[in-house]
Amino acid sequence: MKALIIVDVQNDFCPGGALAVKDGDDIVPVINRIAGRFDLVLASRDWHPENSIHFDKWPVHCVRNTPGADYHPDLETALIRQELLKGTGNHDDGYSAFEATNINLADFLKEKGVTDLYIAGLATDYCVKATALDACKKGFHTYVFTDAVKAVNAIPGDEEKALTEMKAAGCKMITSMQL
Ligand code: VGL
Ligand code: ZN
Repeated sequence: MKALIIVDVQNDFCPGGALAVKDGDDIVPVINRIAGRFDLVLASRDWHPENSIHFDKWPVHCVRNTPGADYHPDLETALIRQELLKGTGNHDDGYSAFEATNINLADFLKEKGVTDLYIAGLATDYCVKATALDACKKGFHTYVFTDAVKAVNAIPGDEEKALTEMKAAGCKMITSMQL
């Protein structure tokens, strides 16, 4: 069983948003093109309370139930079977989709018989990386779509570092064309 996790394709991480990733919206058509090829599609959302300590480190973004926390309007959401809400507590960064608080993601995937986990979304150097590293650690065959992720690159080179770290942990890098 192959599952796709779409990580944080939310307005605040796209151009015009509070914590915009450069060209973050470029990945939306790629995700829309491949989503139908998976047995199961899940999507995470950053879902912060407005007074989270997370905002000591970051501009206020993805406050739950606000437009910034909505999916990018062009993302086709019809195939999403399970939402993963993370960073939901006042003291909770929630970078990894495995830290979702509305469901135990690892147990859910194992119950569904998922063995192979494919990851796309935002941002390569934060939530994509954290999700991919957890996926490897929990024993899933983990694939990251290099043409369906984008990095914050707060420090130049962060993207390269993140990709190197994921590869070292056992994640495979593929393009959507190789699927
Ligand atoms: C993220 C920074 C802060 C992400 C979330 O989705 O990668 N980055 N919160
Ligand atoms: Zn956040």
